[in-house]
Amino acid sequence: MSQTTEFARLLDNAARTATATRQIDPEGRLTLAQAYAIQSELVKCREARGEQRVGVKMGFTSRAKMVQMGLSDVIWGRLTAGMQIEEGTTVDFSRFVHPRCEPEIAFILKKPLAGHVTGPQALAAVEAIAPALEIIDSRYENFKFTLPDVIADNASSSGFVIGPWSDPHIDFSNLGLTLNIDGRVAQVGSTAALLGHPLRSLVAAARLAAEADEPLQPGWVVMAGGATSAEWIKAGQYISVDMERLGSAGFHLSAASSDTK
Ligand code: 0L1
Ligand code: MG
Repeated sequence: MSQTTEFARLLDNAARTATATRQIDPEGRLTLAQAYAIQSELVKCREARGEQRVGVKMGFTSRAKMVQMGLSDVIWGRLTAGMQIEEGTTVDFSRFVHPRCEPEIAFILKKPLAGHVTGPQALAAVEAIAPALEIIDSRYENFKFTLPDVIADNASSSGFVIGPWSDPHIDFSNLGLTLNIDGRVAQVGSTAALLGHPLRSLVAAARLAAEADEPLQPGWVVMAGGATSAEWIKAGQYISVDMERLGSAGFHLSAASSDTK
């Protein structure tokens, strides 16, 4: 078995069983290409179990996070149908290792999008935009990882929730938003935190997906990245985002025996 397959299976197993695992590259020796190859194989494991590919997520899209990680570019991960949590529903807490949640804006595409595109070209491919939440749940013990680790681990992505879709031809460059836990405001931010304008995240998604020979497809969702810091979330909580002009999205975490996690 190749090392790529070995690491992909390790991470897939950790995600499936919601069990933290050791880092695969604690010294950060793998190249980004090797890390993305592991991610690709990890997502193929999900597809082999019948999960459909439904889009991409962008990560480290705030300048602050990029600087913190010593990065000059954003990272990305792959979304599958099994990761989507219907708005307003309850998700079993035991499916996560140690989840955190961040507010985002999501795009849904009406046309393919690939390569080096301009902002207006990217916007022309967008069917609609929506407030959204991403659940990030690193499969590594203590949420500790190097850059290749986190890329291989599908950029920590574990779930996503999408609110009501709106016409993308409004100015969504600087929409105020809050991340709320049980109705209390936990984070305040703006869509401008995403590279200055969320459309830049979509432009980056088109470039990175094309480099991987996986052009963005009509019907795909692009999660544009966290607009605030992520918050730890616990069993029994209701987590929501309220976004100026676009509305709200939320989900419940079951208060299961997994309370002790
Ligand atoms: O910004 C992102 O969605 C990347 C998340 C990976 C880092 C983390 O798990 O905090
Ligand atoms: Mg995110």
